[in-house]
This record gives sequence, structure tokens and C-alpha cells, in this order.
Amino acid sequence: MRKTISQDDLAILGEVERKVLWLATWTIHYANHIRDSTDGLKVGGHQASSASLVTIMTALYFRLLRPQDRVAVKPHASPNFHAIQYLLGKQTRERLENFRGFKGAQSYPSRTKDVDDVDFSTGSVGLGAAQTLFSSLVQDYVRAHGWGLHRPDGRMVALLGDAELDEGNIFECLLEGWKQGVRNCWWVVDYNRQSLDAVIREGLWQRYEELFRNFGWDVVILKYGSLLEAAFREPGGEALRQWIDRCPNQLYSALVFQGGAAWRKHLESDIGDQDAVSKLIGSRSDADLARLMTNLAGHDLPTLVEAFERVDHDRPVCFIGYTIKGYGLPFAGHKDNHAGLMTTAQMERFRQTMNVRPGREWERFEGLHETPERLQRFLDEVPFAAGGPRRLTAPRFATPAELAVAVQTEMSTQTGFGALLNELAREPSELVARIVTTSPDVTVSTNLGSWVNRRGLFAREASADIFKSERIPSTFSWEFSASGQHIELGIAEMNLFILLSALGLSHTINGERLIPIGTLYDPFIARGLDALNYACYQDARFILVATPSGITLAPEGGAHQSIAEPLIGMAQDGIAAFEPAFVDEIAGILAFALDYIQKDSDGDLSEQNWLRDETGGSIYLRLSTRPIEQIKRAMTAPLRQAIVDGAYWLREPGPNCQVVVAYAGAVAPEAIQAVGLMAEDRRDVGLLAVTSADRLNAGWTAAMRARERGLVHARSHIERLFAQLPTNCGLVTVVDGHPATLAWLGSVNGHRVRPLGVEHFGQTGTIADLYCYYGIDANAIIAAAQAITPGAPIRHLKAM
Ligand SMILES: Cc1ncc(C[n+]2csc(CCOP(=O)(O)OP(=O)(O)O)c2C)c(N)n1
Ligand SMILES: [Mg+2]
Repeated sequence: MRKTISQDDLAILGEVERKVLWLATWTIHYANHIRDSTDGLKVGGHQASSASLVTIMTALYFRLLRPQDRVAVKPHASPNFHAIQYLLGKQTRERLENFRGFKGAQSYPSRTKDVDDVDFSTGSVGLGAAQTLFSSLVQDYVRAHGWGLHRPDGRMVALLGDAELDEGNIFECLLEGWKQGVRNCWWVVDYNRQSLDAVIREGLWQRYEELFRNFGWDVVILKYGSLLEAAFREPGGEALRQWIDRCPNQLYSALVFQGGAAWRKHLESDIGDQDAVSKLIGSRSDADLARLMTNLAGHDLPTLVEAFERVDHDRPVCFIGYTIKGYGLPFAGHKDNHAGLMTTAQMERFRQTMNVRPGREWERFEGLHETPERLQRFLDEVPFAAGGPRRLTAPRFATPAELAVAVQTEMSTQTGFGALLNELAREPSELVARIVTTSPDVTVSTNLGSWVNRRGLFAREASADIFKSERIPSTFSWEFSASGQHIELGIAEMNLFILLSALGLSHTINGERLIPIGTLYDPFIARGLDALNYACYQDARFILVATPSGITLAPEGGAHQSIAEPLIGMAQDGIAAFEPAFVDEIAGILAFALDYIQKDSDGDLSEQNWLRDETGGSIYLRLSTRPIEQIKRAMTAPLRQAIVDGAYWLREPGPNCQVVVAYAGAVAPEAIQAVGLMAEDRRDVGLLAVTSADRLNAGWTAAMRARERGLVHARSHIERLFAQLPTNCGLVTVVDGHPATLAWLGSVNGHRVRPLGVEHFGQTGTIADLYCYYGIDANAIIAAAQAITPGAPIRHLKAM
């Protein structure tokens, strides 16, 4: 084996490895057995899962990684990460003591909730790995555009559990990565052959190897440690190697758990009749034999360092590192160890083997052989920590207060969005240069075509549109270049969201801000929902445009109708959802969005900024393909503000108002029509245009909380809008989505409410057919109004 690490360095790295194992294990133990926990719930933690990655993480963090590298750490290895940062002076003892507690070190590494410079959050398995892949692509995007070239290329590294590879999004991103020419991406698989429930199938490493090679990755199998390799060179060593190679995962795990005597018994009965083997085994004590047999490469520093340092190319690499779950701990290898916690007695024994004196558990150099000075010097020189804070910043780009768009008599919100982007594409501003659009194979059908025609598709290597060079007429130019501003994805919504997550963190990861806009069909938000949630959790910033939506896409297919998405928009933390009806509204919302996504979110959200107007977030626009008659009006500043705040009166209710119709989105014509028809039979009817049920609702709940806490004058936008409504007036709400989206409006001032919306789906038909069938047409609105308000029958109800 090529020696790349001196004995001295190895010795000190070994000390650090012991320390990481101790601190991570102790952190979990402390939270469960020592810290006061009054609610009776086990704090939990995963000592076995964490221990599995200690050696690999030691080799990476204390030797291989550079400041420009970025890492997604397997969720249950979070204690290792925090321990490493503690050793490097980036994590506090208080937070470690408060592991899994309120404001303590997080159960899974968290960009937003941890303070010790987590690069990428993890938790939902599979997503962190995909994040590293897309972050490599984004790094290439940024550099290809000539930005951030003063910084060296970073490697995006994922530390994955082997069972994470069961997640479908892993395969989706591998294929996309292959298409986009991913590089500078390393995945290190913690191949402990155990998942949560049990020991995993035999021979998975071969499947993995073929899979990764198929997608153009280099694969490095790290199986045996240096002790085992040396033993294989002894007489009888080859037989030992064959025995291990044939040993089923379950048996191997069981023997790891049982220890030296069990290894001896099995080896002797299987291959002990060979003289040489018998000597090889016999010359070792039980403890030595156990140490030898568990010396897998994933626990062997020289092997790991050598393998990592040998990589001399930028192609993606998958390392499959054989490990033992719970390595170094009493439940190592036991199939039930996933959530197992060491008992106090076990911890006491472990403390003794680690040379840690009681009361000195948090001391960084306690129990190590090297002098504190030497250890400190080593830590001070760790390359990974040499770069200062890992969280970069980037200036914000000025945004226009207004966006230009030519509003036609009839337009859909989707065409309006396309027209707005087309106008933006003409602008030579720095802001527009930073816009990057992306779509999972629905670029044209979501109206991004003209933007792409002007700004081009991105690829590191240029390729021409052959249809164009062959002079075949086509509406769209499909030319790729390094300066293109659209990233075309295959049809995988998971990939869309993780790419948005990577693009939307570029300011903090690459120090170069991007303005990401992603489009997809509204129902397929559900397909990538966990990835969307993940992107929001990391505080990635992007604009999501979902179109078409609801049953309004009528003939296009019942299967594509979305019902729950407006509720997702309201409930999803970190994203402000809008459902406009008119194109001038989108112009206002988009101008707001371009600014909102650039705002800094340092610090906690307070009651005052629950709308995140100070801290910003991402944006979700739910649009439709239904052309509707546009309102000719001058956009004023107060109207624009009301649109952004979530609602405005399209028809102001009079002092004796009996009915208010509140609508959102594509059903505007039905609401307008119903209000017109009711006007003769109900007094002072009001028509409320809701542009964001999400912001309207968030403002309302925030104002209530504020008042409960003593800010008696706090008023939300919806409370101000409803302030003059008589208490006996009825409220009909209507949306092409689940009725609960607007039903809460009745609670604002205790008005009687009849929420209309869609609760079932799946029929094709014309818009009129479907609105009638599902009860969101003008007639349904009138019927609802009649049912909840006193007075004579509304004549038009019968007429319709
Ligand atoms: C999407 C998702 N589903 C389920 C879980 C619950 N879960 C956490 S870890 C785990 C299995 C871990 O196995 P592996 O990846 O091999 O990690 P190990 O602990 O063995 O290192 C599961 C099912 C999760 N975190 N995320
Ligand atoms: Mg595993």
C-alpha cells in the first residue's frame, strides 16, 4: 500500500478518532441519562449509527476536506459532526449538553437550527445526498457564468447510510447528474449492512457498484483494513479472506456482537482444519482476533486516507466503505442496535476504556496520549477549519418596483407569467443576469419558452439547435451554452426541488447569489413535496411557479387536477403562496418576490414579522391556463401592497352588506358574475379578491397572538378589510382547490360562512361542466349565498 500519511500523523489522527467517538457517544448518553428531562420522553440519539461513521468522518474532516468543500452528513451521524466542530472550537459545550433539547445541538445536522456551520441539512434520508450532487452542478453553473472564480472548486461530499440508497430520489438524481456531467461530487456510503430494522440483503455492494459505474461514477470499494490486509499476506491468510468474503452479513454482524471467542469458534470449525489458518488464528488472543476481524476499511484510518488522497480527478466518486454499526461500542453489530442506547453501566466501562475520568467528560484532550499542546497545534492546523466562517454572503440585487407587461383583454395567469418573463429577458440588468430558470420537462408547457429563446439553455459545453441550423421552422430555440440561463431537467419533480434548493443556497454556499425560478404542473408539487419541504427547511430561496392547477385545467386530464396544493401553500413553512387571478396582480407579486427571496433571514422570526417580510423566504405562485377577461385599471401603490398582503376589495361592501363573496384565482369570473346577479336581491354585496390565502391567514394568526401578548393594537390585513362588515352578513368563499383554504375567513369576525371548493377530482370536461359538477360556478355561489343569508329568494338562482 502506498504510504501517504506519516506514522506521526496517523497516531494523532487515531487520537482524534477516539475523541470523536467518545464525545459523540457521551453527548447522546448525557442527553438521555444525565440531563434533567422532566417530560418522561427519552431524548434518544443513535450511538450505533453515529459510531459507524466516526473513522470516515475523522479522516475527512481532520485530513481531507478543504474549506471550499461542502458536506451532507448522514442524519444519525449528527453527534459526530457536532463533536468534530466542538474539537475545532465551533460548537459549545452548552449546546452539546443540550443535544436534542430546545436550541441545543440538533438531532440531525441543520443549516437553520444549528450554529456550528452545517453545510447541508439532512434528516429525510436520500435528500442530503442529492443536494450535494445538485450543488456540484450549481457550482459549475456559477463558475461557467464567470462568477466566484477567485474561489477554488469545492467538492460536494455526502456521507450516506447504506439504506439511504433505497430512496428513489437517489436514482433520479444519479441519472440527472449523468446527463448534466456532474463532477466534484463524492458520496461515501457507510456500508454497515444494517438499516433501521435489520441486517440488509447480501451483495448489495455489487448492485451499487454497477449502478454507479453505469452513471459514469468512479467506484472505490473499501473493504479490508490494513490489519486484515496484513493478515491475508500471512500463511493461511487467503483462506481467511475467502471465509470473510463468503460470510453472510447476518452471521458477520452476530459475530461482531459476540466478540473474539465466537470468531474463534466459527473460524476453527469452518477453516481451522488447515494448519496455516489454525496458526493464524491461534497466534492471536480473543481481543486481538476480534480487533482483526472487525478491521474493515471504514474503520481503518490509513486505508481511508490513502483511498481518499489517491483520487486525482474531478469525476464523481462513490466510496463504499465497509463499516460496523456501533463500532467500538458494546452493541456493535447487533441487529437491534439502531436506536439502542448504552446503559449507565456500559457507559461506565466505556469511560474506563477511554481513560476518561469522571467529571472530565467534556474535556477535549482527556484520556488521550498526545500532549494537549501537540493536539491543539494539530487542531489549529486542520485545513477544513482554516477558511473562517463557512456561511458566505452575497449582496442583494436591486429589484424594480414595477414590472412591465402588456395586458391583453383576455389572458390567463400562465400566459401573463410567460409575458412577464419575456419582458424581463430583454433587460440587461444584473438582477436578470442572475435569474436561472429550471423545469422538469415542462418548460414550454409552463410558458417559459420565450424566456428560454432569449436567454438560452445552460450546459458547460455548447450545443446547437439542429432544427435551427437546418432551417426547420420551430417556435423554440433549443441552444445550450455556458452562458445559458435555463437548466432543463428530466421529468423528476424531486430533482426540480433539490436543484432549486441548491440554486437557492448559492449565495451562502458559493458566495454568488442566484435568482432561481422553477416551473412545474401544480399537482406534481405532491410528487416532490418532501424535497420542497427540505429546500424550505434549509432556507433556500426560489420562486416556484405551478401551472396549470386545479380542475380548471379541465379537458387536459382529470388525473392532473390538484386539490390540496392551496393548503400545502398555506401550511408549508418558508414559502409564501399566492394564487392571483389577473396579470397585473402577478406583475406586483413577482416584483415583490424578486426582492423577498433575497432578504436575509438571520435571527428568529418574531410575531411582528411572521409574514417574513423582514426575513424573506421562497415564493409559490399557483397559476392557471384559463384565459379570463382582464380588468382595465391603473395599478396604484396601495393596491399593489394589498395584493402582496393577500387581498383587496374588488367591490367594496356597503354599510348594510348582506353577502360577501371571497374568491381566489381562476374562479374570479364566476365570483364576479355571481355578485352581479345577486346585486338586485341582496344589499351592498361585497367581492373580495384573495391573492394569497397564505399571507392573509398568517397575518391574522400573528395578530391574534400579538394581542394575546399585550400588543392590543395589532391588526392584520384581513381584520382591517373586514372591520366595517356588519356581523350578520354572510360569507361565501370559493376557490379551485380545497374549500378549507378560505373557510377560516368566517372566523375572523365570526361571520357565517359557506366555503365552496373542490373535494373530489378526476373528471375531464369543459370548465363550465366541471365548475357546475363540483359546485364552484356562479350558480353554486348564489345558492350558497341564499342559504346563509336571510331575505327573499335570489331570482337569478332559478334562472340559471
Ligand atoms: C425519508 C425517510 N424515511 C425514513 C426515515 C427513518 N430512518 C432514519 S434512518 C433509517 C435507516 C437507516 O439505515 P442506514 O441508512 O443504513 O443508516 P445506518 O444507521 O445503518 O448508518 C430510517 C428508515 C428517514 N429518516 N427518512
Ligand atoms: Mg446502514
